[in-house]
Amino acid sequence: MLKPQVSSTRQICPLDGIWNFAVHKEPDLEDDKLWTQTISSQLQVPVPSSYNDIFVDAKIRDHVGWVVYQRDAIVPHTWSLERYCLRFDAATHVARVYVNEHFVLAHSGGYTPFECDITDIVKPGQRFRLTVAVSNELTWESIPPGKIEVMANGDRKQTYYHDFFNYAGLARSVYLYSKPQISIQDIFITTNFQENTGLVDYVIETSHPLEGADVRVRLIDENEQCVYDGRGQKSRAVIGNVRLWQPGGAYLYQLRAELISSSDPNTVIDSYELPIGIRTVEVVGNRFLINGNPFYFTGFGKHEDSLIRGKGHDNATMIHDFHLMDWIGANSFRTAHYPYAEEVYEFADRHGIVVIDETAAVGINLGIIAGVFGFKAPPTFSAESANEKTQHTHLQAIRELVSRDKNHPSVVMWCIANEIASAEAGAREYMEPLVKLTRELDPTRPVCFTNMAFSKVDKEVVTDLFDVLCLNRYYGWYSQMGDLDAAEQILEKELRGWQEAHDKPIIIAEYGADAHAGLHSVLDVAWSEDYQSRFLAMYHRVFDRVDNIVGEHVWNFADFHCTSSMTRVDGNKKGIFTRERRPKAAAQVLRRRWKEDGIAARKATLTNETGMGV
Ligand code: BDP
Repeated sequence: MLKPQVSSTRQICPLDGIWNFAVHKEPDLEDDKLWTQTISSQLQVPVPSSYNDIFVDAKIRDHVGWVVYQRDAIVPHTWSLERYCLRFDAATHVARVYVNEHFVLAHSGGYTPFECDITDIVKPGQRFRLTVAVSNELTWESIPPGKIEVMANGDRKQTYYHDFFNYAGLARSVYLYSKPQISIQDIFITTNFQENTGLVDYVIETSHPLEGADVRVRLIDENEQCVYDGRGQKSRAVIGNVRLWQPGGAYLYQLRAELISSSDPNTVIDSYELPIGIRTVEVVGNRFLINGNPFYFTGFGKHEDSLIRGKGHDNATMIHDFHLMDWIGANSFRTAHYPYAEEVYEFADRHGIVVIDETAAVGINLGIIAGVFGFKAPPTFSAESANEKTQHTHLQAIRELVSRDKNHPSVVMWCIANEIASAEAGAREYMEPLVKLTRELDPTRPVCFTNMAFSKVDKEVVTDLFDVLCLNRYYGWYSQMGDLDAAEQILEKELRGWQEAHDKPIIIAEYGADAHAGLHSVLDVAWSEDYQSRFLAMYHRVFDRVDNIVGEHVWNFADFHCTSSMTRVDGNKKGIFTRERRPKAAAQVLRRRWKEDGIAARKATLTNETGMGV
């Protein structure tokens, strides 16, 4: 799915700004039919932003069910020959869209875009009332899953199985955009290179079969030079003296696709420009290769999370986060635990940051919470929990993720689930079709999931389906608390076990300890900044002794908000930066290792010299 853009044939009217807002008291939207009325401006919210922390009202913050957004919009009268669409970059989690009295579209899945063509409903020059109802409900039919109970007083209570606050609403941009009657619908590219020749295979999908029109594709380099000029919907561009997209050294070509009239090539019917990077990704033996070279991941599992706006996308926070990652020497991150705003991938593309792109499948594991509190877990895969409907939603989430992000050079791997119950009965039946679909949709990128702290190498039933082992580990925090010596031994033993059992690269996709900024101790005191630092240093010693480790992603980049619980003090404090993005002491530990010692480069050179795994 292409992101809207302004080109010589396309225009955008942004619909971000302040919208009127109402909380829908009844669970069923049909009860009040709020889209048939003008909603009062008594409550207003910014778009993009999660709505939860905007108001000082627990009833809104913790509301379970629908809220309604409304504003007026107008179709420019100059769009009389165009088609025009409403585009939502995301609505968390379910949306129903109404134009005046008309229902136009429903979408489920809180972190991927959707759009609807309204050309036949609203005339050019006409003002219309746009209403978007958004529900935050999580059930076993949604990704992530959850459960809703009706309490004795009639209130509905939402529980879920993941460790971040269920921020909701219109947290990303909304647009009205135009495109020509016959248009470029999608672009698929795969890239490769042989010595210094770049190869770009492309397919340009159009809204209609082309009659009297042709497709022209040009590739423009960073010096504005055209390095390829070809015709046809499907072809291969061959580029001499190619400049590769490299981690830490991005190079982008602009793929300029045009629909042109067959009789007059100067008549451009539609034009769309896509920045592309030429690079390869592959897993060979126990190594993860980018452009044929071993790559060692340093960085974080992140969250989209900030004060007041919750998961609301904001370019200032995004760019600041990227600069902090650069300062600390992170070359990569995982979009834990859902697809992020598209601007994030565009920035990563532009600046050579490597991304592991994750679906919102987090919390499909009833064993974790039961394990932490010591009671017997109900089965995760059953008719009452993760079932066929969950799987159906999960498959759709993968389709939407790949459809949106397939062309980003920064995305090097799909992570299709976080800490799913990968040792339970039913896990294989549930996971196998997901992996198959991901590989069908994109045969060029490796596929992984992260397994949780209690996973045992001999108990897991899905490991062989995946290319890379991604492990989330917390020895020294959720177990062996305060005893880093014991934690070190267990960690090393376990990692060696994985290495012996599977000839695959291992990424430690999460390791971390909570630290309350400002708390210090010379002893191994939990929640102190010093313990967090020593905890990380211990993990690093082990990583350097286990050959198959090809990456380390600390949990988490920054402190983030969660539901209240006895293990969380005003949120999850495993951040290396506070929620306000101030560094804790552990930031220096990471900066020394990643930036000053240049561990990623060192590991890659070591591998090249010994030829290990390559
Ligand atoms: C892991 C989860 C992550 C949590 C983290 C933690 O993947 O979402 O926030 O644990 O407990 O199990 O901090």
